[in-house]
Amino acid sequence: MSGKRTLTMIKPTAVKLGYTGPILAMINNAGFKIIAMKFTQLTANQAKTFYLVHKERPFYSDLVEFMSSGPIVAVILEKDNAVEDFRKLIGATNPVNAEEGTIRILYGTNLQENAVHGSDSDENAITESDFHFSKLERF
Ligand code: 3AN
Repeated sequence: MSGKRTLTMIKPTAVKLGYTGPILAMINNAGFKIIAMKFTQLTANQAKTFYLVHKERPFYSDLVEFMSSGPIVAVILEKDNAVEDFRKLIGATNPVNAEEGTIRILYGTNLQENAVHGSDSDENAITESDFHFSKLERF
């Protein structure tokens, strides 16, 4: 059974370029409900932990440096089939390959600075939500 929640982060470049509002509007218009939201900046160690699954990948250290380089917006979202529907809304990892009308084609800068994160499974959605939010921060 597919879960009802996913975790997104609006990444540093998209925040810096002023895309937070437009991205949240797209998320809202696509029918996702905001359960928790935080404007914050990750330390390098926090970014390392968040992306631990990628630790063997060649881009890991660049990704950690980038994700801790400036403020992000972390959000828990709720909708039926949340993980899959959100990944459709954000599009392919590389904005160049992202489908028309997706967040990454509209607001992504390049493969690394691709505007938003989206959980890739229900299990990771839970782990990533717990990483950013306590129970008291969810509504
Ligand atoms: P997605 O975010 O679409 O699930 P993942 O999980 O493969 O993609 O990658 C996590 C993040 O790592 C991406 N959002 C992107 O910022 C970065 N990334 C992925 N592949 C590359 C790559 N080949 N070079 C640089 N950064 C990458």
